[in-house]
Amino acid sequence: MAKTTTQERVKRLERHLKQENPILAQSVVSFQKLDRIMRKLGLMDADESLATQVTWWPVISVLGTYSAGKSTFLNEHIGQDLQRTGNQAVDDKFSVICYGAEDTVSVLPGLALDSDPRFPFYQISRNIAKVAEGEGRSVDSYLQLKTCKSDALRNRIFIDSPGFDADQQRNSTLLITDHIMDLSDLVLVFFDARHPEPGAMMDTLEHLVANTVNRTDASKFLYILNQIDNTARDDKPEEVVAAWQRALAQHGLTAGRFYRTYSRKMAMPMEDEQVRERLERKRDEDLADIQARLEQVEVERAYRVIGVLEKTAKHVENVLVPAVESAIRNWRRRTFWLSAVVFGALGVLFLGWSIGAGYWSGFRLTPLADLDVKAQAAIAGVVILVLWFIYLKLRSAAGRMVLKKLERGSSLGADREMVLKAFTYNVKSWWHSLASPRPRHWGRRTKRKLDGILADADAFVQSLNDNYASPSGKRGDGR
Ligand SMILES: Nc1nc2c(ncn2[C@@H]2O[C@H](COP(=O)(O)OP(=O)(O)O)[C@@H](O)[C@H]2O)c(=O)[nH]1
Ligand SMILES: [Mg+2]
Repeated sequence: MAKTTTQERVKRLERHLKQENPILAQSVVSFQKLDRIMRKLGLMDADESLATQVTWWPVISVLGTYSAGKSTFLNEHIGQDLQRTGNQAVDDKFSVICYGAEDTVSVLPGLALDSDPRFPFYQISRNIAKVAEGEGRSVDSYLQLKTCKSDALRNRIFIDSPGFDADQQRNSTLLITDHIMDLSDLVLVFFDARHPEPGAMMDTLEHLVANTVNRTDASKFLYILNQIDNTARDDKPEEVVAAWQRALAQHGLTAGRFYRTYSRKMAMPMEDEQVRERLERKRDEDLADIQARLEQVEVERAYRVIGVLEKTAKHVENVLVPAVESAIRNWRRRTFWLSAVVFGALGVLFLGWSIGAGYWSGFRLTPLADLDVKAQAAIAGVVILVLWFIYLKLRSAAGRMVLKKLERGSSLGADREMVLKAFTYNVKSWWHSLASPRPRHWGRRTKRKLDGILADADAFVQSLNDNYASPSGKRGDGR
């Protein structure tokens, strides 16, 4: 039953993507090929699918300092007062905001993200659950899901975050922030122009700027100095912005991607007409740029999804299979020693007993020698069966020992679950010989299939490039 649910989900996904992004719809087929390989290797259960673990929807997250105006920005973008705003820390949860067909806004606990069949959020909530567990809290205290009927939310997901202050942050919030950075296609990092001393928040800048400017996906980060309407009261409004620009440059942000905005609705009255005009013009220019990036996000998502396909295929070959193989080697060694000890002891016991009872005459076992050939063969057969049965028992006992060790060890990290699963699957295949440490179903054919998936991924990237990044293309802007 579970299997059909997953299959139905994948089918539905494919149907949806056919209209939204045909190249991605094709990639679902490659994801399913990879599913089959991973299931054959025992890395995944029959009711699992990589396709349901990928976030197919474009994800835009809003991070930044307390009361910088993150929620206000989102509310205005969505066109509804969805998120609470205010100068106190009003919301200490991460909110995942997505489209809902009902007219009323609904708020669901974080766990709903796991079970909502429309969205593959497994990854986000699982990662956050891991962090939460370490802090003795539940996912629900970190995460909520809000659905709302707004066209700005169609086919995309927003994540609003509580204020970020590296000095006072719980570990969990730092970790979740990092996870969100990883899984997002666009990250808006908000700063607050009311606090004209960026020097006072070194750690925060370090985390939000210095750690992000050198990432390979650095281009998805936009740094936004918000509430610049407040600078209008200053003698030199430009100085505040310049001070921020210098501070960010100190942390490595040199060219581009620095924007100045404020909320028109929330803005303070600005008396100086000239200043107002100047700020407004900057704001409108920069908001238009941000808007353009928001529209571009579907394309960036497409590259990310193909990236997951490629990374996972490589991960299977370079990390997961070798990890299973090393567990099998360990298991094989233990099986050998355990058998040597047990069969050695049995042999000694048998000899001692039979010699003591006087059953030997030279190399002949006298009670057997008197039987006819058929009976001798039958006894030999039974003995071999019994010995083989004992061997299988020892072999699986050795397997369980290795399994226990793997469960306790910490070296596998995020791969542990899959490696354990695949190793257990090998241990259970009692008919599969231990002569070679090669995991079941791993061989040249499987490797060739993985190569095929990597080739698919290359081809998808090629078609994405042709569609979006070609200089003559309608949408491509080279980013
Ligand atoms: N003057 C001014 N106030 C703003 C602006 N954006 C937000 N605010 C106010 O700043 C406070 C904090 O905003 P909020 O969106 O809750 O910040 P968050 O903590 O980053 O989500 C609220 O009282 C908003 O009304 C802006 O551009 N200009
Ligand atoms: Mg907020």
